[in-house]
Amino acid sequence: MSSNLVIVYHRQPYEEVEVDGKIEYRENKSPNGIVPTLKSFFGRFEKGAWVAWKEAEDPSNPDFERVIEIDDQYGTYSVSRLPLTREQVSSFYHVSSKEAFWPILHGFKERYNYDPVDWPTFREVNWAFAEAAAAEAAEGAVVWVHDYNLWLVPGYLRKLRPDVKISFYHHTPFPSADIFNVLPWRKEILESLLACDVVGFHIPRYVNNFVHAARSLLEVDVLKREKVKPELSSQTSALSEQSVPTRLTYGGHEITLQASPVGVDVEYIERLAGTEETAVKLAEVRKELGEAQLILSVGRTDYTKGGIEQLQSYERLLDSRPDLRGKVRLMHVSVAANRNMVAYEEIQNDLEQLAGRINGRFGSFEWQPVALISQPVPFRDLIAYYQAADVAWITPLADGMNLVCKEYCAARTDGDGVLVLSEFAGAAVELSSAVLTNPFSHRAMDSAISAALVMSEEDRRARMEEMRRVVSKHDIRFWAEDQIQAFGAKDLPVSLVSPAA
Ligand code: GDG
Repeated sequence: MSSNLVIVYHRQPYEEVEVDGKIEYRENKSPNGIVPTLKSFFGRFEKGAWVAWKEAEDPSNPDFERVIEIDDQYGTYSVSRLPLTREQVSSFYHVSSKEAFWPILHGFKERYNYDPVDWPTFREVNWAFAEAAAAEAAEGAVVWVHDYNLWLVPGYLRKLRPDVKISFYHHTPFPSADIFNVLPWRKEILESLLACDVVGFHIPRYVNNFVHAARSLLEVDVLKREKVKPELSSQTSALSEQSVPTRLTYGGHEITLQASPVGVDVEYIERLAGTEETAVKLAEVRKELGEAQLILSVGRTDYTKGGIEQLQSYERLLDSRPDLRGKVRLMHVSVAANRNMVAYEEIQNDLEQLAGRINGRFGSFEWQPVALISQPVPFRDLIAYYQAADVAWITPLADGMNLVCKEYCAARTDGDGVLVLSEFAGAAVELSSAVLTNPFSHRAMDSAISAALVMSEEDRRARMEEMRRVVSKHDIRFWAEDQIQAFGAKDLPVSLVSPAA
């Protein structure tokens, strides 16, 4: 039976585990919060499908199980797996997407690596995704494509299936035309995105940048521009915008643009925060900390996340403030999502070296200033660490949204805790009550963390109350509602299934 909602996402929506020679499908353990959210959408469509890739030694092997049916807490849906060789995966994902697009999307022109990109393979893989989506979609279905590694899917799909509604959601920032146009494939990418019915981004800045890039190369007209809603136009953020285009036309086709920030599952996080298990873990962490204040930093190992700049700031703090030695601890969780890539290996080595130096310079047998954690922390434990952290220190150099800072606020059911947040995280336009800082400035970084450590309880609580209000309002259900409305499927009930606590 064909599907009314087809989600096209590069990764499979589960992990395959072999138990006694049989394959079992389990929830993903890797640090990525979006997959369960996307699966939740299946609950409200008559029939859903997911298209992803799966590595195959020989893609033409007839035994390769191309489509499987999954029945889990999110409902019944099919998963269409594209058999890709290791070389194809490496070329399309690790090279083109991560070495060429990722740095450009985040504004790191100097890290852009054009030479190894194999554009024909990128096209071929995107074409295969489009074909698989076309095969799964019912007449007039919604096909929802995610992220930059599938940039060419909308254009191909429009040719294959003019009847379907195509929505594309961008999880990363979208850079200004000056940076985006570094990509030699810029026109082809933009034309593909303009074949969509809806293109969604986290915040108005990325929408404006996208329109600017499109208008730099193509005859695109803005049909409608709107004032940005007050909750997305924090005056103090480097990413603020006052107005945003919401409707475009290109070649006779109309496109809706969305600034729709992804939120977290507040209900689920609060439920986890309230369990006995979390209370036990929290008590253990507090006991271990004693009188010391805990600073917590969580993110993937990636140069965009600003881990090095943060550790350098911590080193300066301990250097200039001997009174803090023995009184603070930094838990720096930095988990690699893309192993075996030179850029990420380098950053991991740099983090290890810097953390080692800080511990060597200032630490003692009784006190280690920094704990660098490279293994994923189970999400339940992470909630207890969020609750124990006096300060969450989240200072990416560039970040589409950043869900960690929202999870921190959601977990603080006690109403306490300080969030120090980079003004270059998309979340900064919503969370103006955080201590906003500029990770490119030593002075700004150092004064923000110093201020956070001595903030009065009254100030902490007032800021946290406001942040919790925003995070609860713009939660994952709010985003889901926005997406559903943009699909033009307003009458569908919005009832998200949260994982069991
Ligand atoms: C992309 C965009 C955008 C991290 N370490 C552990 C762990 N995590 C989880 C966090 C959070 C997720 O990973 C990270 O989400 P972010 O939003 O911070 O970052 P990206 O992975 O870069 O995601 C980003 C996002 O897409 C959504 O659109 O916000 O800007 O780059 O959920 O909790 N989870 C566990 N252990 C860890 O050690 N369990």
